[in-house]
Amino acid sequence: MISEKMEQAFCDQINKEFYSEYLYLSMQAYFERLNLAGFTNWMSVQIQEEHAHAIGMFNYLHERGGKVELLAIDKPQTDWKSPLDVFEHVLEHEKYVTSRINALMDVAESEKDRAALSFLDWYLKEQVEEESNVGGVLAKLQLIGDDKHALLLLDKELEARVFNQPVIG
Ligand code: OFO
Repeated sequence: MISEKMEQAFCDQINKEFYSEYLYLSMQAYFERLNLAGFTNWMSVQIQEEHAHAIGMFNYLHERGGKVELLAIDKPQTDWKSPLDVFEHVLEHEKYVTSRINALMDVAESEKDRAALSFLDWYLKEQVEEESNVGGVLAKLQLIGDDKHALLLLDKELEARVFNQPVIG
């Protein structure tokens, strides 16, 4: 049985993962408006990943005999100045999520919940990957600057991203 403190911390993180999904859906809508199909695709894959992260914790909490309480999801930002502005926001958000996973692991440590720590290890590795992927796109956007032709080439490249259902835990 999972402790109440751990249960609450998981519910809070489930909410953060759903918020990430919501934020990236809003970013997808922004890219749809710009007719950038590759960036739109990149976001749609990201949305599926965030959904999988939330459901992974949702399932885990049930597996541990916990109660899932779904919290209200905040309204995400709607507009950005440019694709570069979007990806700066994504990186900042992912760093924040990494800090929340670390905080969740701190709770697991204080609760002496080794099972939760081992489960959360996957999320920590995933955050390293997420920050690196986002950082890669951001670096290209910084190089591109105001070059519209280069932006369209990057858009084409991002069309190739596909979603692979992760095996969590
Ligand atoms: Fe769930 O990793 Fe991004 O936020």
